[in-house]
Amino acid sequence: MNINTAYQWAKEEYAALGVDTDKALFQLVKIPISLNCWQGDDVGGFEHPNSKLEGGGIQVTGSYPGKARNILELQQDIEKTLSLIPGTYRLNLHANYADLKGKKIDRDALLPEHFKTWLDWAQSKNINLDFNSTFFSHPKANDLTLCSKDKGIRDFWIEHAKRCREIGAYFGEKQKNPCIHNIWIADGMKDIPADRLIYRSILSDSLDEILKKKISSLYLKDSVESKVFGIGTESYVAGSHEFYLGYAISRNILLTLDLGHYHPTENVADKLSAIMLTIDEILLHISRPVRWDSDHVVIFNDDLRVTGEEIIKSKKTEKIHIGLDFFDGSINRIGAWTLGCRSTQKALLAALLQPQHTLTIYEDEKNFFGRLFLFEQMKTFPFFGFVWQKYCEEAGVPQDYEIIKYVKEYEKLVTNKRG
Ligand code: RNT
Ligand code: ZN
Repeated sequence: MNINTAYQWAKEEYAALGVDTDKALFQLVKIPISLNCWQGDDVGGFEHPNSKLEGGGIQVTGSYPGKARNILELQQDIEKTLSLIPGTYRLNLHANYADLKGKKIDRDALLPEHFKTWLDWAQSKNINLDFNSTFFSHPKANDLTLCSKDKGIRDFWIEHAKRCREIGAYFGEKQKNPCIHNIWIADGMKDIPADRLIYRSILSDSLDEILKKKISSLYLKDSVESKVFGIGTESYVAGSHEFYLGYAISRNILLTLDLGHYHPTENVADKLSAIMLTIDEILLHISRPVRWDSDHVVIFNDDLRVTGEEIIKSKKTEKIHIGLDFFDGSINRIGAWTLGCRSTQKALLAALLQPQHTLTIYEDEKNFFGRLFLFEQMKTFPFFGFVWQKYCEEAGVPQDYEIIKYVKEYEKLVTNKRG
């Protein structure tokens, strides 16, 4: 069936449920998703010729051929991905993706000029940038970083983060749109610490020092990301949820919620409405934990759907920033990016198409069966796909059924030729 005919039909069927599909599409295109640069090269970065993810309590598995080996290749892969996804995108960079031009420049000496290549490229593509300090894959990150009792180590990382804030502010000023700067550290202990408080109080002081310089929120917004545990930090993580929740509220900064950073039975989507009453802005790291913080590529599953619903229902889409955080080295990386981005968009679209008005009426009438049934009914509502197709068509990007072909074609022509 012709996409426009199908869409007209879908529009009528949704209208019967009190849902305006045109409005949903109009809203969806305005919600930016920040693409994680690190999906393209398994979090390796380009500081050294063969940089790879090391330590930091996170891990990438798989060695699918053709990963980006330098900035140009990564940009090429991002451009390809962008041609396969509808919607509005940002790019989330990590400090270890600096363009050092072969020079040895340590993390405590990074400058905005080391990211000019990225900014110029991003501006030419009309993409706004976000940023992350990088506290892993470094000889000084084998143990604690911002929590270290060793002043030399601590100061090194404080200086790194200060410089990253300057780089983020430089992006924000040039792109005339605030850059979100995220801080995540792996600091913790494999086994029971003698003292839990000491490291948290050092962390608090280190962060205060990093954030001492006031930078306009027109340019930069700082965010802190917690984690329940990491590899090698099973017994204690200094930057826990409670630590950062309190810290972010008291310092009036953003809080990052990563979908993989909580106990598997915790519902991250449910945390949003609880947190947004005391924290003005939130950064989400959209990820898919499979039994642990495995950073699998996100799919259109219940976790993602509910997260989308909570973002939309909050009516604060400008305050809840969406960043992707997955990296799977075992499958085609451009395909993985495309899949994760498209699924995230689908979750937002499904949320925008939810018959919220009727759900609320059922709830107020205490018709809880009706509420549950309607949720269930929408899962197989056959018209969702037509609206999604219309969205892709309007964005001028391929339909779902064409994606595999395009990804495979790029693999053959480009990534398979990489050494
Ligand atoms: C790690 C955190 C963090 C990283 C990125 C690369 O567990 O989720 O956000 O994934 O900074
Ligand atoms: Zn994360």
